[in-house]
Amino acid sequence: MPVKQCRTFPRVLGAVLLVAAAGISSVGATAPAAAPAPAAAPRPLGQIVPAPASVAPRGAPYAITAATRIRVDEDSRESRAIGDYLAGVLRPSTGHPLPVVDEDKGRGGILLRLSPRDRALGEEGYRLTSGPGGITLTAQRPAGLFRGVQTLRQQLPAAVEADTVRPGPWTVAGGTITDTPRFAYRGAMLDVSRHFFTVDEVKRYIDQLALYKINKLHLHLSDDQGWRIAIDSWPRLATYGGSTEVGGGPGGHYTKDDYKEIVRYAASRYQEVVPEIDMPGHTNAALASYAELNCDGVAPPLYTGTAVGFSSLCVPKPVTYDFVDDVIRELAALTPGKYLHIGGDEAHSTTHEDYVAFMDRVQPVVAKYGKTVIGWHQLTGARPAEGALAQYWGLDRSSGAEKEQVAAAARAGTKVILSPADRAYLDMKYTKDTKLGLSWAGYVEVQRSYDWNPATLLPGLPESGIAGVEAPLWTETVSESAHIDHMAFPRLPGIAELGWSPAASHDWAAYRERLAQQGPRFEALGIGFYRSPQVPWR
Ligand code: TNX
Repeated sequence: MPVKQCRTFPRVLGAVLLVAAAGISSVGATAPAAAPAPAAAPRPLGQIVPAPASVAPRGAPYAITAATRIRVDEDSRESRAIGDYLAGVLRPSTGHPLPVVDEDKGRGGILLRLSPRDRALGEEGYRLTSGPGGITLTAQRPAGLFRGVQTLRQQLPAAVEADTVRPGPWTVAGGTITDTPRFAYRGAMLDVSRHFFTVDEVKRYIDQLALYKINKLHLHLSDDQGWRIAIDSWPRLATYGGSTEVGGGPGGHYTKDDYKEIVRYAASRYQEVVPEIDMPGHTNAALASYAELNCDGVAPPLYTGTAVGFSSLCVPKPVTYDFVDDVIRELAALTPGKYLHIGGDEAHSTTHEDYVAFMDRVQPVVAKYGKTVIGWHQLTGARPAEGALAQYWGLDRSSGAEKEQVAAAARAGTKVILSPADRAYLDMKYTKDTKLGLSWAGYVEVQRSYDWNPATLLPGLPESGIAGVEAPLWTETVSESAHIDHMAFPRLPGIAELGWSPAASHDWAAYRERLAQQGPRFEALGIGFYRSPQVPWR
């Protein structure tokens, strides 16, 4: 598939970039909307985030009207559910009934079509064709239909996101978008340990991530300040270890039913939940809950500050591995996804020897329960298990030796998820005036977070060694949805674009225009985003 992308991409969007670079202002389907278009003109095809791989504008638009039907293959439960989801997005603002019907019932309208033979579209790719007679979304797999629905949403005016009836018109520019992702792993992490977030708050974030084609939701479920998932064999982890958070608030935890509901909801948005239990450091909440987990047998008090690196599981004690086995077994049983993240960062209170010994014992437990290990990149200083992924969170200024350790591990088969803290960390302040957030990795304005290439971030780490990208949101200073909105938007869409769009489409000048067009959509969705002066919001 990448071959096809490379062939089609420069021909279509490449021309746009050349036009833009030459300073020629133009109208028409491929111009990067330099001047506001008349209200009735549809958004030019492909002017969305993330940028599609291939865009071929052609002909007249399609208009959604009171007569439009959403046609699906009724034999496919998933197609039907995606049709219902699309109708749920479109009905409140258009005011149209938009019945979801079997594809045999009538012609035209919006057709969601699964085509298992369209192998080139892969797991998540889709083709969207729009013209006066209707819209056809084709995908090999349901995930591709769902990603294509997000494209369709963004091709419509921002007001389509409103929850009350708006005037329209609801037109989609004519032509064809053919689109597949650059990387298979496109994640967002939410730290629910430093501050606890309710199931509804997590669902809200899942919905926001869906719009940008994110496919992994990494939940940081345990840390010094709180243990957030019920484990039946060690009940005090949640009931006591989860009873506070940074600043001393009440904290909280997910029951197993809560957690299953998050997993189910994420799956309905084609996101795989990656649960993380951070070990052997970042474990004060567990150590406080069970005295026997401590080398000296004494439980420390609960912790509500923001220091890191002071806690460690007791590596030599046998009970540590009973604990780890129970936790991983119960968590794996709640996890339909492939991965289980075991943390491994900032184990400053664990000797190197103990760290390596611990990882040698724990990684096989993850495999025993059928899951694949992910660890923060410090895992590459131990012996990553076969197939493990390492999540890189270093900085430009990190030592060459640290970068080379990660690159060397990748060359030996440990693929890397890129989350460079000075680019992808959503908890970094945008500027010195940002009220929320931290700044240990520097200030990360919108351009800085977008303007890098995964394939050249680490010397000696080729694109083939990269699983994808992830934007982590640590929550020492973030405690409610409005805070998530402000820190994630508008940086999250940029990381999502780095994960999805072909390298050849990367261009800050063009991206900031497309991002600006997301402003009214954020507003319609009630997302309280940061109005970066680097972006020409209208
Ligand atoms: C470093 S990044 C951490 C976290 C903090 C974060 C704050 C990483 C793997 N560890 O424990 O929350 O910085 O930005």
